[in-house]
Amino acid sequence: MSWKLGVRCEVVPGDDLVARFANAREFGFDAVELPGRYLSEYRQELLDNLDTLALPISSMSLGFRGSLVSADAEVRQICREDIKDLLVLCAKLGALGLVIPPLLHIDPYPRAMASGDRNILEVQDELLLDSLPELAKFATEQGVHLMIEPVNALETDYLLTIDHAARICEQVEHEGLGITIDFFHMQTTEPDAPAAIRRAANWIRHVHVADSTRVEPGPGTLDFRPGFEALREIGYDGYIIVECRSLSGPGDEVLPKSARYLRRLF
Ligand code: LER
Ligand code: MN
Repeated sequence: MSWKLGVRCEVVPGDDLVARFANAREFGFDAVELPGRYLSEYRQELLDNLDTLALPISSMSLGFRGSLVSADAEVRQICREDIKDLLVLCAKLGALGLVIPPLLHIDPYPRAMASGDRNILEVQDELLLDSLPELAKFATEQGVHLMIEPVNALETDYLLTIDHAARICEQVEHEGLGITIDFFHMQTTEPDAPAAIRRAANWIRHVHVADSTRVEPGPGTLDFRPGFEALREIGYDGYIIVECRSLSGPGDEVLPKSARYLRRLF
């Protein structure tokens, strides 16, 4: 079983996309994940240089407007349309698919409220489940995946755990829908991460990693081994993406070191 090691584009040094991809390969990575949030800044450059990039594109994360769990139907509609556009782009890029945390604190959209005897989470689940079947089907038609990502409580109050994401996937039950797990978030959301990984075995399609302070894996205190062991047990066979917010030192030093560290743990 071979895991492919990827890295987020924006933390790799380089004057342009072509240089960043070449450096990522030089540093020991197999693929690059794109940040959808900044897509408008590099979309044309990306399309113009698709044939010359040194590595494949693993995936894209975020980049859509709206939210699938907003109280506002128009906001949900805009979100569905943007997600479809991004899924089409992912297919064109040869990527596995699109990563979506369904709601972040920074999202400025009207929030769902408790309704009747349903609490806010139940209302949000219902809204999400209203959109996901159509989007999962669309993803499959494009040959890509939509991957919901649980994130920690400092970033969201909806969909924090792998179990919650797995319950959603079970209800949709479509090959186009899966889960991205993120080891950084799991530090505070999962009392027993390996057990949660095993329970969600059918749905985990993609993995993000960063160290305890959200720098590249290596210098922090996060022990990746139990989670990797659980991934191995469930037969995970996808990407492990270094999705860090910053680096602990110069990229050309710490990224190759991190790639070597992770490969040793694989
Ligand atoms: C996205 O992959 C992520 O991990 C979240 O922290 C969203 O910002
Ligand atoms: Mn993540």
